[in-house]
Amino acid sequence: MKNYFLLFSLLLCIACSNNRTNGAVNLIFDTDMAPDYDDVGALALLHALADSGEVNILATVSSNKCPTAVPCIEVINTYFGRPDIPTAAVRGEAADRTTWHSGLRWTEELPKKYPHRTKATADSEDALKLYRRILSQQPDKSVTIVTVGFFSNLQNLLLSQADEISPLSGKELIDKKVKQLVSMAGAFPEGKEFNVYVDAKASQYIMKEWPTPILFSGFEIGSQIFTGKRLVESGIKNNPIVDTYTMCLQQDDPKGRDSWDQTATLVAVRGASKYFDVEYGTITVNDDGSNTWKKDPNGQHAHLIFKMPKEQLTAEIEHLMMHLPQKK
Ligand SMILES: [Ca+2]
Repeated sequence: MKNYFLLFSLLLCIACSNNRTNGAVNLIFDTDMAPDYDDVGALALLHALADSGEVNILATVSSNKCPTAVPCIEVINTYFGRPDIPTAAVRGEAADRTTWHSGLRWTEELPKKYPHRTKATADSEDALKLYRRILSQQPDKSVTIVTVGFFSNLQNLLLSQADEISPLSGKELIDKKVKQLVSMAGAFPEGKEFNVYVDAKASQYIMKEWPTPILFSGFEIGSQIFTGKRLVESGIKNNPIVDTYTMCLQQDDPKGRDSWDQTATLVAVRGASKYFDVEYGTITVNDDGSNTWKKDPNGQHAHLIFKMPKEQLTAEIEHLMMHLPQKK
């Protein structure tokens, strides 16, 4: 009975949490920064929420070996006045995916034009070390992790053993320090989604073994929220977010780009309840990276269901993506 109560409390946390009553959310942003450019919009939105005091960005890490992934992350962090946010990237067997957008490639243009400290992704720290160090320094049950890329870093973390950084295993560290995982991944009730199938083994492992609740923003959420037109039409110069959307949008997505990663990042900071309903259950990932979903009120997983009118949600997200750096 006690266990049920505990589980119920945890699930209630996912649905209702708006951590602002306890101060800013301590958050790690884990991205594949390159194949698609909604990651750029999501990181801009995250900095807007940092400027309003809602989130403390502990680290920004790449699950992608693409040489410009970390430089692009740093371009955005630096643009928003936070050049010192730690960055790191995946090691071992992992994806190396560049952008699929043709023409001027934002992944190459941003590091050419804007300041950043790391020359290439491979020069950055091992994300596993950074995860273990950051988690070991944080208060218990305080950290939200948002993944808007592949699960490779999280698998490495979960499989890790005690080391010079912490006497705890990865699983023990996560159990002790992580409050929840929020993820743009999967399709509900079923489908085959990029962030899951690119590293299907890692996705399978995380969805079976991850010890905290996981909240998913599925493919079907972001694919109905189109943003970016306002940025392109704004005429704002020397802004890496506007530059990216200008390079990609007119050519590929004139009505706006899907906002997969922004929806996950928004609810990771503000909680789901203002914007979405959630449905509890269990996700299962198949060997080919497709997924199924089984509803279960006691499930450890939950996925978003639209509640706020889509036009209103689109406007809120786009407003945050338009945020400009605060003068310091
Ligand atoms: Ca992404």
